[in-house]
Amino acid sequence: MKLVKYTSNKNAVIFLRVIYCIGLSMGGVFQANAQHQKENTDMKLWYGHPAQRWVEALPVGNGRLGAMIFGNPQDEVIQLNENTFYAGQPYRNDNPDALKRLGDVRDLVFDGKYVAAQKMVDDNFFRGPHGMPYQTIGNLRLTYKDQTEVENYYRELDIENAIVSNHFKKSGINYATKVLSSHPDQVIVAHLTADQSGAISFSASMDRPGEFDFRVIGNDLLEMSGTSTDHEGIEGAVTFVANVKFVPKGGSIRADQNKIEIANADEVTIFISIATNFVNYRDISGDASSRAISYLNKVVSKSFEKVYTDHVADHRLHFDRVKLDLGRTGAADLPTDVRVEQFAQGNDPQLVSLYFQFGRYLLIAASRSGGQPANLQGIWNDQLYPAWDSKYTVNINAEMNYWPAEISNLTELHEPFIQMVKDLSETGQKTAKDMYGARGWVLHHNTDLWRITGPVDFAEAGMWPLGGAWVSQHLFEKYDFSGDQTYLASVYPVAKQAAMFFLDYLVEDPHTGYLVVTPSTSPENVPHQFHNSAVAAGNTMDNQLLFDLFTRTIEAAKILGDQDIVIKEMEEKLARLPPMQTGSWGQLQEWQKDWDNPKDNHRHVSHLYGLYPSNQISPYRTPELFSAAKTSLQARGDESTGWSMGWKVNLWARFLDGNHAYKLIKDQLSPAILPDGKQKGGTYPNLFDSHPPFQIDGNFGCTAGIAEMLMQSHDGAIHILSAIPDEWSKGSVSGLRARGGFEIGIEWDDHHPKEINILSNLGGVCRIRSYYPLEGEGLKEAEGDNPNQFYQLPDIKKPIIKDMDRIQDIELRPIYEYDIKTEPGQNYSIYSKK
Ligand code: FUC
Repeated sequence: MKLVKYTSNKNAVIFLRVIYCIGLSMGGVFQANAQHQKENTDMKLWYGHPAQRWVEALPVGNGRLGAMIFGNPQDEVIQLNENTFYAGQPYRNDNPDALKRLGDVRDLVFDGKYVAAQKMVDDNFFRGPHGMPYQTIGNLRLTYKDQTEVENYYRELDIENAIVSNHFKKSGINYATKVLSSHPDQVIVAHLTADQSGAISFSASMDRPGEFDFRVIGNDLLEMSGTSTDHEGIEGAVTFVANVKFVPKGGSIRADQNKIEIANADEVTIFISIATNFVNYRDISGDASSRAISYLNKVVSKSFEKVYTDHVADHRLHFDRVKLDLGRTGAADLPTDVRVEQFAQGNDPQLVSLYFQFGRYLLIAASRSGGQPANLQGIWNDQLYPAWDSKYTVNINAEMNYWPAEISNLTELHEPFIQMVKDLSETGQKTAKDMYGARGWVLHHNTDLWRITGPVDFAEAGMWPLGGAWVSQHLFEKYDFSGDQTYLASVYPVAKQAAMFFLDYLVEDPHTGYLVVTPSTSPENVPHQFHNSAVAAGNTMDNQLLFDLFTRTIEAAKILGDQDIVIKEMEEKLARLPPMQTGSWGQLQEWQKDWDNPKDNHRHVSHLYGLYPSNQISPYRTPELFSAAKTSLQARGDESTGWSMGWKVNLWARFLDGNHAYKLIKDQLSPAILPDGKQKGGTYPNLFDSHPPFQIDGNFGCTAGIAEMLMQSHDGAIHILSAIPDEWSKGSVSGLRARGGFEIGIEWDDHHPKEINILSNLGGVCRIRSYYPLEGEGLKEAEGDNPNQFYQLPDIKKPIIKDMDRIQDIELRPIYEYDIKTEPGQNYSIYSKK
């Protein structure tokens, strides 16, 4: 496509002087006097001091192998992960006792005995185990011989080239280190250089928090190996082998029992290869050792330069697809940690572009085809028992990780998540049958490497059998952006089986006559004003999820010519789902009953799923629901856990309120670590999102939200500059993907679109919505509904508006809509009307 013009970074060279002191714990008092010269830091996270804690270290990843680099010039730490290293081994966690009690639980719910119903679920539906933790591999430690203080310290993560580097001066010698995780070569590689020959001397060893074996092989190879831990009665059986090979130039290398010593080398290349015995969720018969060695043998004769070139080419193939410029101020010249500290009070639009691109960087580094989807921490974790096991929570978090995948032009990185859905459709069949006597497959609110589908934790969180309904939306979303019918046919049976579970699980509510999901919960929220139970019937999010799942499956059946009688059953049951309702204070009801508390600031906003990521609520089609949803979100407030704020950025973008969306970005980009050491939702110095603790979902949620502020394509048209805040008066973006196979570039000035570029991959009518009049060849004012099949609007049930007087007025800006007929492979440019 034709690229929009890009404002150049005129501020190419800057000088900084930063003095830092860090404690004795890191090998002597370290003083960095960083006076250095850097070029083009706009796509870099950079710092004038080494990382003192893990959330200051910088991440690299190749989808499978992750590393966090501290950049310590005396005692370097490279913390390592491999994304199939989980506790336990293949297992299940269904409790067939549920089936005997299901009818009783439903009776209790319909009798209004919610607490008793929840207790019965707690006593009969759970069995444990509750998921296996994702575990760290451990650390590679480099202890430098010269332990003296350093000057001119600088370290960075260059997200454009996916490499962490640092440089500093020690005893008059300039040293530099680079670390990357290569997807083409399947290894992590570090490269150490100095500006004087024979200057590099260090010893290298490895360790980890769990048990391990360690040996030195020959004089240049370290090997650490071990087995994942037992957990909740499941014996740990994932084995790993980590091999580290040292290739020095010049100097000497020698080994002793527990370390390798390199003396007086000119440069050193370190190849880190890690593998496990994991084959798939049913099979751990792989040979970790031969895998690790075979990756190593393939790469070890390659020069660092060649590894780097291949790595950069692979990374940029993904990264370069989207460019974003929101303007630049002097704040962009400050170190990244300082920028985070000052962001909310200052004016630093470039940090938003950096944060957006960092989200894309993280997805490229954490999710590659053929591998595991990004978990709660992506692939980065330094513990054996991380928070929530760092597994997959599917009542929001795991889906949020993939919200940027399509819109930010990284569709192939969506694949591991799609594959996980396919896996779950296999494991979830037994759970559906044994626990609920139902067809199809079911998933509750959590899963892990082993694709468990039974309920996890306890009823308040775990009695939510809608996991399959939510994860299956991604099957369709990927199709919406590509229009690839072969792909659709490959995932359709998975979605159909997900829907079939609910055909059997839905029951008639004796009070309302609707078909309701019972028992269920509105994720993790409890209507405490009424009772202390989360278990209820016909919760709003459940109805919205089933509306989407049934509607999309029925549509796909038509596209693919599936005549199965079960589709008819789906149509009938779809018509009997409860509609959305507004409640006594003009809010969108979270539950079938009007239980919402205007003082509730719970982090989950599940009933707003209908607004984002779904498209059931629209300012133009369902203004009352749109208003009610806004009332609900206003009551929930802004500040919350990291991911909750990330969701709210998307929601305020869908409310077409750029200023409020930007306010949420400010909340999210505020320091997670408070002066007293306590932590809150926000951003760590390394731009990792904080729940707290670190959860990567917030990074991805906010990344998607920034894209939604620039362009939306869910509501019958491509809405350009949909929610631009006052601060972003001028800018440009290119390479965003819209539904129906369009790729969009926009350049704007004084909030007006100047030029819009459209690349059409599939052809068809492209309908553009804008707050300003447009002109261009072939552009006509839009009439009637958009005929493009990817822009068909959901025909939701008429909502129940309890009290129209309570519905707050909404103000919408006037819009202009145009159609342009497109041909596959062609570019189109349109402009602001003169
Ligand atoms: C859900 C959320 C928590 C946390 C956990 C991983 O249970 O309610 O806030 O993010 O997932």
